[in-house]
Amino acid sequence: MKFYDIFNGDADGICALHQLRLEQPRAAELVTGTKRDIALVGRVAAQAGDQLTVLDVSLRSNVEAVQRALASGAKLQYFDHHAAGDIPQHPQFQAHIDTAPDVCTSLLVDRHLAGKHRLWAVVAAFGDNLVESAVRAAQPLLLDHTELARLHELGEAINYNAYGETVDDLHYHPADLYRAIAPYNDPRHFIVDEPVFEVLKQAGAEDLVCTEAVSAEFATDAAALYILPDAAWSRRVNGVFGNRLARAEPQRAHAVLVTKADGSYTVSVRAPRNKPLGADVLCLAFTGGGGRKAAAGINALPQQELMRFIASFRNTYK
Ligand SMILES: [Mn+2]
Repeated sequence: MKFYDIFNGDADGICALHQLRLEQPRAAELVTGTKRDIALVGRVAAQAGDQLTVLDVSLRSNVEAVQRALASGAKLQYFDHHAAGDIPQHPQFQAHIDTAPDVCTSLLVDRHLAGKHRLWAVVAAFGDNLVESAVRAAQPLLLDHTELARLHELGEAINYNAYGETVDDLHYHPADLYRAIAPYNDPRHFIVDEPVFEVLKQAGAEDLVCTEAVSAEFATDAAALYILPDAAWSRRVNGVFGNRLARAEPQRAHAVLVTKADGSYTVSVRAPRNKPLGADVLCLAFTGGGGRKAAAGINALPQQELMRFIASFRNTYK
């Protein structure tokens, strides 16, 4: 019998697993990748009796692998907040799925653990740019402004690390980042005792400087679209850049496209923060699209689909 911990490589995935393992330590094989590596369950050849914990990757993208694992006699526990599709009904499948726009996977785990490791759920919610949810979750902890701001920065830094075409673009492999975090009950100690936070903060700032040379393809009051060049900094910074745009213009939807070597685009869409809806429907209309109401994406939008995407984006947010 083997344990597998399968998690998105962003702050939400890492902090979701960390909360669970603080509560129930377990030596498991770690299966993770970049933020966009979401078809993770299929990487495991599950056998009878194996236990798979799956965090922060959409069930829609993993349902066939989940069915296969269940058919092999494995047991799965699944936490997620992305559009799910049909949820398998099986006695060995325990699903905690909630697609409300103000929750993230770490907040679902926090709910499951009755707030036991809340600080890490707060970090994750900040990482997923759910600022109001993070602040609300932090309320009973009575943190001061400085502490809250540090947790916000930590969430953003861990989240930033997950962005890349492959793990080679990343500063830390997400499995290594999880292992660095694993000994810490308290993220405030992690920030001080490990170099990770400072390294990521510095690297993120350098990448952001590069975006200053990029202007919007178009920008109205309702929607704006940016295309970043084919470069490692683009692939790393596009999430932070998108979050920054969303915060600066909360009434506006944003699309950030990153050019790939083959001329196609990685697409990230953020719905307006004031009305966080429609991003999932927009992106699901394209091959390789998926995500949540508030934030969604397309893995590889072909060059010849660019105009259709721009038209749908403008039509969704006008
Ligand atoms: Mn998430």
